[in-house]
Amino acid sequence: MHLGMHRCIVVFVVSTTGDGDPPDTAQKFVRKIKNKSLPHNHFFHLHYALLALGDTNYANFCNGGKTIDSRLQQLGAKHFYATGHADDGTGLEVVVDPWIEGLWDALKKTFSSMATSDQQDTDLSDCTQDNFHKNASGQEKNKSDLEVDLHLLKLSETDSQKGKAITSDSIDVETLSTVLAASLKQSVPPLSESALNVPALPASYLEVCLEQVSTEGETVPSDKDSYHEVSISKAVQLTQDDAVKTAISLELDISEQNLAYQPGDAFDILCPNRASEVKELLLRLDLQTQKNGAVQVNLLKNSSKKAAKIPLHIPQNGSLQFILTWCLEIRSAPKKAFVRALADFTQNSSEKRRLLELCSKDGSADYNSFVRDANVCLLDLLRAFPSCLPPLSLLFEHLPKLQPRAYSAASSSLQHPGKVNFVFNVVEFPARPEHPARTGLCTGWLAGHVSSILRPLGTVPASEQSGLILVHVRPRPSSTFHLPADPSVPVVMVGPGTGVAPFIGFLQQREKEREANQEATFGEMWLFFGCRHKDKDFLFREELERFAHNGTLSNLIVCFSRDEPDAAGTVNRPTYVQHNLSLHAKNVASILLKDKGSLYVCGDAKNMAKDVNDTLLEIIGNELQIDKLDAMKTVAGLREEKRYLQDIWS
Ligand SMILES: *[C@@H]1O[C@H](CO)[C@@H](O)[C@H](O)[C@H]1NC(C)=O
Ligand SMILES: *[C@@H]1O[C@H](CO)[C@@H](O)[C@H](O)[C@H]1NC(C)=O
Ligand SMILES: *[C@@H]1O[C@H](CO)[C@@H](O)[C@H](O)[C@H]1NC(C)=O
Ligand SMILES: *[C@@H]1O[C@H](CO)[C@@H](O)[C@H](O)[C@H]1NC(C)=O
Ligand SMILES: *[C@@H]1O[C@H](CO)[C@@H](O)[C@H](O)[C@H]1NC(C)=O
Ligand SMILES: *[C@@H]1O[C@H](CO)[C@@H](O)[C@H](O)[C@H]1NC(C)=O
Ligand SMILES: *[C@@H]1O[C@H](CO)[C@@H](O)[C@H](O)[C@H]1NC(C)=O
Ligand SMILES: *[C@@H]1O[C@H](CO)[C@@H](O)[C@H](O)[C@H]1NC(C)=O
Ligand SMILES: CC(=O)N[C@H]1CO[C@H](CO)[C@@H](O)[C@@H]1O
Repeated sequence: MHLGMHRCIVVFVVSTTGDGDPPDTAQKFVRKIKNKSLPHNHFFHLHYALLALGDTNYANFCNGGKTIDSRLQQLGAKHFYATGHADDGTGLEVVVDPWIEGLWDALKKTFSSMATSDQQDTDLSDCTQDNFHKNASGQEKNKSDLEVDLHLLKLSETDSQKGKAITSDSIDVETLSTVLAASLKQSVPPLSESALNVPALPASYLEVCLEQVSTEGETVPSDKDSYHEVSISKAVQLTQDDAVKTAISLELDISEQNLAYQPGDAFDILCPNRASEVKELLLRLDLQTQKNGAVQVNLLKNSSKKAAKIPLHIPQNGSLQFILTWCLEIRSAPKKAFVRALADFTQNSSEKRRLLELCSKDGSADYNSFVRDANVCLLDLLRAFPSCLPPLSLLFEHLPKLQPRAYSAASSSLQHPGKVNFVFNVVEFPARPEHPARTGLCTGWLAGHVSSILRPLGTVPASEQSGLILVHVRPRPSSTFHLPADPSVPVVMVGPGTGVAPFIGFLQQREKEREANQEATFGEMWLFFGCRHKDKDFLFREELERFAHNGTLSNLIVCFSRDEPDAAGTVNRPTYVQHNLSLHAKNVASILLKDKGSLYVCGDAKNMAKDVNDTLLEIIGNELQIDKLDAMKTVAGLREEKRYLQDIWS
């Protein structure tokens, strides 16, 4: 029995039925609390609020709630908030709305007074066990940061007095849970009540003027000299429409620019920010009428910032719209220093407080979950904090440079002279409380940009495609991720998903070399590929099978992570590339250790490349019968000799 060591907080919402009775779902509960053998302090630990629903057109107004309320009092329970009696005769909302409004503050006060009491007092873990029916309708609420279980008792069902439903749905039950859980806009105790360790306000150092000269029509990226504007000659969707991710391959015509590359090299693609987001930002900052103004940036003479410099990526005299479109990364999650600076341009004190929390040491966990991990951008913050109105100079001081995205070439210029291919998945960020659904900055933009020429796999374009769709690219410095100089050296390639891209280039190159030089000896080529479903996202399937058929590819080893096991229902069948790699441990070890071959890994760094790495250690350890430390040394040796190469991303 709980004798005051624990405290529980409960909110009751109780309707009335029949002749002033509690609703059916509450009958059992009422019977239980009416039991005369209960001690007078049975509910001593209970702090509650109660909203009674009824109708003054009937006798015994709100009696269901009143019955429960008075019995709880007899058993030692305490109100933390005054009981509300709502009348459907005059409109429930007249009482319900203000009652709910006031409930939040009352809950916050109660929770924080509990947080400041001693530890034992706040241990509410067993509140629910024997004193209450957990729920009357399956509503179990999430725990707040305080580890407080709030059990919402919905004791209302139908008001048969009126033959009309008065369910607790007429009360915004969902709001209750969102207030108790922290969100981007809202904190909960203890953070909302604590003193904050806020970082120092970053010194401002830029002065921005907008000259009213029209610079309309400017569309070239800032360091335009290094980029080439090339046309997209082909766009093919490589996945079926029902695949989890959409993979697209683009062919760029680089013949006029004479850009040379080797399979394994990559290109930078510069994508602009979304026009709609730039427009909303301009509107939000009240700058839409000045979007064509020429921007002049100067250093503040009196700034306390040391070694302040005008950011090189902001071109002088560029139009405001151009700079927001092509030069600044407006999608990145604002850093804490930026959030700190934004707080000083926020009028509303509760919004300002929340921004200070988010950048404070104390609010780190909230920053991580509601800003960083939620992929929140400046615009999301400005939406969430309507009274925040930063000057343009602050944006220029804090928004990073819009960076190009790198894509590995998925082609060989031997097979496609004057062309280069790229493959990418359209990145999708689902809707969250912090922001609407959206696609990745570059992949989503590219997908939209080519939509008029995008065609499904295996179809032929109706006519020669026009060169009107342009994109800014530049070759990245040549890497070491190349085929061995000696074609007789065998290679193992591991590239699930779009990680297969550079290997398509390798294989096209090798195919051409084989055709050109039939006498020469060519080393074996093994490819470990993986995807979800054989029929949905097996990228380059036809081309890979062709390579395998005519011997360019010695072994094509594919696994499917989400396909149902076949009728035989093989237990523990391989699902990821590293499993198939293990199955072929002998061959892999022999290629690497005996034949001095090379291992190439391309794709996701966090999971795949790490798992492949671990598998490689195992394979080498087992093969050479050496311990883990020596296996690590051997792998490190392969790395040094550039025989274990990675092209990975996160
Ligand atoms: C009252 O509670 C006691 C002890 O929990 C139980 O034995 C008894 O059956 C209950 N009485 C009624 C009427 O439910
Ligand atoms: C209480 O909730 C559970 C699910 O959490 C549900 O199965 C059960 O039916 C609910 N009890 C009542 C009385 O509604
Ligand atoms: C409770 O909240 C946590 C974090 O906010 C979340 O991961 C979890 O899914 C939630 N649980 C329920 C039952 O809603
Ligand atoms: C710098 O000078 C500007 C006016 O030119 C003034 O508004 C600002 O407060 C000064 N800043 C500091 C840090 O003194
Ligand atoms: C910017 O424009 C102003 C006049 O509008 C001119 O004096 C200045 O040289 C220009 N600066 C650059 C870097 O083009
Ligand atoms: C301040 O902001 C909060 C949260 O956005 C809002 O609920 C409140 O009404 C605002 N206060 C004023 C005075 O605008
Ligand atoms: C492989 O097959 C393709 C088409 O079927 C052909 O163009 C190519 O020459 C063949 N390569 C070799 C090395 O046989
Ligand atoms: C691979 O493993 C080695 C040794 O354990 C480690 O040093 C290296 O960082 C790992 N690389 C990757 C990509 O996981
Ligand atoms: C060659 C080989 O062993 N391939 C296996 C790779 O994994 C799949 C399952 O995803 C098996 O079906 C293959 O036999």
